[in-house]
Amino acid sequence: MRSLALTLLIACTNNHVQTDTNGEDNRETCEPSETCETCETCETCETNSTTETETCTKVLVEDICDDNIDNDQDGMTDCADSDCETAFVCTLPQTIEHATLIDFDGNTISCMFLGNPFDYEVPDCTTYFTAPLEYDPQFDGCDECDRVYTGPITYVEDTCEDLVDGDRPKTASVGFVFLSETQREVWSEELDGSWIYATTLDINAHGSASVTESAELIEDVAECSNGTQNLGTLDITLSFEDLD
Ligand SMILES: [Ca+2]
Ligand SMILES: [Ca+2]
Ligand SMILES: [Ca+2]
Repeated sequence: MRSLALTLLIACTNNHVQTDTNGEDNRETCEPSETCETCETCETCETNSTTETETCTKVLVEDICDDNIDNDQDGMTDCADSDCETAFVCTLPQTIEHATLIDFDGNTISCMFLGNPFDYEVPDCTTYFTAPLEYDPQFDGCDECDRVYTGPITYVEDTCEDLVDGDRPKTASVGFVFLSETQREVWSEELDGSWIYATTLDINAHGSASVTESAELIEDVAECSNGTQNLGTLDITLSFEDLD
């Protein structure tokens, strides 16, 4: 016991912190002049009866994996430290495959045109695009999001030109709040650059999720003179799959 205490005292005097090669078992020792009562980081205490000094020891670990601090002082910080390998914040995906499906099922409406009634079949349409989203650590703009992922859009099908106005975006940006391993919020960017909450995903065991929202499209068709009508049902499905 005496030799152990001496070893720690020597280490304490020369190096305030001892480190081992892999950082798995780092020990922080307090100054010999400090008693175990005053040394707040102590976990164990050795008393040297010869020198009547106390040496405090604490095992350091990388216990906070997103504070930008090398907590166990082994040269590796946060997710770069193997101690954080299984921490939730270090298991977040780098790439998420995303797809949006806009599926419109048109109704047959009655239309009065110049006093004559006729049935009009509102055409169905589909717009479907995919985007491999990469985590973009430089992205600045969504304060509420944990991370924003961006990627190029590929339009697989796009027959909803009349329904979905405007230029088709070429890139997608999606923000996420990682609530837990099974739930995350999705945030989307508005045209004015602000971000709004879109939905909450339930992530399955394979790292994928999809959510569908349906709405009736109620509009007053300019060519018909009989007011607002239910033109059809619009289903929008967002799907996500963690790739790595
Ligand atoms: Ca470590
Ligand atoms: Ca470390
Ligand atoms: Ca840390």
